[in-house]
Amino acid sequence: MPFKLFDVDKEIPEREKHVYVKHCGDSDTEMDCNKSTVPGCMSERGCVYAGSKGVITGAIKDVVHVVHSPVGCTTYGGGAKRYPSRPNMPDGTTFPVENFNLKYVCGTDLKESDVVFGGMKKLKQSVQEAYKEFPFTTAIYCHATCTTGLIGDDIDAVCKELTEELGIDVIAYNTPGFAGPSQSKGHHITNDTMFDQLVGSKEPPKTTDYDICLIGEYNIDGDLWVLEKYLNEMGINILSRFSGDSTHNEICYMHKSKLNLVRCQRSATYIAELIEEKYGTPYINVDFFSTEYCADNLRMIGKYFNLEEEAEKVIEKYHGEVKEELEFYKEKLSGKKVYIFSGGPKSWHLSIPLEKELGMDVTAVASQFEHEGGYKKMKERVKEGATIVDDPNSLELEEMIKTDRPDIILAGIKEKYLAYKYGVPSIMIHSYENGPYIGFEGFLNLAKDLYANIYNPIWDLLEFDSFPQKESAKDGQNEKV
Ligand code: CFM
Repeated sequence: MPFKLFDVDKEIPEREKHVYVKHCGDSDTEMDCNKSTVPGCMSERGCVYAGSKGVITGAIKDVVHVVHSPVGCTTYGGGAKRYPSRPNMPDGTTFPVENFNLKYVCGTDLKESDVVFGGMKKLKQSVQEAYKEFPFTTAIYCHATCTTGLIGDDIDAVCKELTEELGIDVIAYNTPGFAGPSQSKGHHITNDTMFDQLVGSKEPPKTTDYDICLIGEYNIDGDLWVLEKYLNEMGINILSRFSGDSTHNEICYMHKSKLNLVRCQRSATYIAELIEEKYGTPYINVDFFSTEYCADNLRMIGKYFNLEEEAEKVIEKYHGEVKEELEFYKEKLSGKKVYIFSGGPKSWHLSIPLEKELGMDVTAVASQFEHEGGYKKMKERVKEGATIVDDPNSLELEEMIKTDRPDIILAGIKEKYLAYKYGVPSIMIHSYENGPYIGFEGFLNLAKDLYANIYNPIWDLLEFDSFPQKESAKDGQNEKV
């Protein structure tokens, strides 16, 4: 039986097709995914606006955001994510901001009367004010949210008018939270908006024969800078970043690169495909999680540009720096049971590396919003008997912890403290603990965080068997939650 129903889902049979247990020979069985969350389930997903502002546009360093919403969405959009940037701009200037972990986010602070009478006037005023306050901004991005989507404010019209009035790009992102089942739809809308309105509209300050765009790399805890270092040492120039540590203009001249590398293949393949279709720039999917994938992919890029020797030098240098230490962590982490609960791609990127390079035992992977292709990869990459969960909820995770008892869970802030309550360590795979986690040194950082958390003496002070949750589960009380 490839599908299973958790005990907690006995009254929600629709969940069955979202929980798959790997079984030989049925890897083609289709899971239910990328669909609206089953009513009654406390989903861990983000909304469409989160996928747009939280993931893609929010990483760009020289723009001011105006969130068209009641103040809650604006607060959520402000500096909630760890994608740092540097003040350096591609034309040699410096962007004036004090803290590059934070970006400029304003909001329209919609009130009841705006909902009744419409909020377009307020949006216009807010953008004008934001520009007055931050005249150095390269562009202003306006975000629609559930409320503005529902009342039907035409933010495109307002942005068009303001682009002419202010003389800078004022871009509308039509991302009401309810426009799709998860943040994934927000990625898609944003890819399309950027392609339609920005790509091809400006020219880069200079070009080389080795220009690439790094697409779907958001510089989580410095990931992008690790790749930038490797690629620069090979002689490759990152012309545009989509969108970690990026500038608005870099997006506008993405059409000028020679090759596009797609790192996050869930959130950003759309724009790579559109660029290939219109401008003929090829793209390749890349994976730099772990030493093996990193080396393989640097070799592949080296081959494309005839920089094979340079690639080997980089691999030798940086792999050499971590090899020995990784052996120590492999010994310590061997046989430890691990879950990977990510948005999607990290659940298939990391399953083989954790097993092969660190000797761990991946018994479950989960994704908030993967589509069919991602689940196919997950199924191929986990071992027999591993559980794959789509759009998991906390009760399901509790049940998994109680029955399977993992040694550590790679997850987000929503799962972390739940895991702690069961005496299980959990590290942040979304925004990382002590990243970067990409590349050779990144994989070592991940191994160190896994080790430090599993071997933290605090867990020895806790007796899992005496946990009240476990007791109540035994006598059935927990089932009624
Ligand atoms: Fe791509 Fe991402 Fe991911 Fe993602 Fe995300 Fe993320 Fe993620 Mo959190 S863009 S799909 S929407 S790799 S924020 S940096 S970690 S869920 S697996």
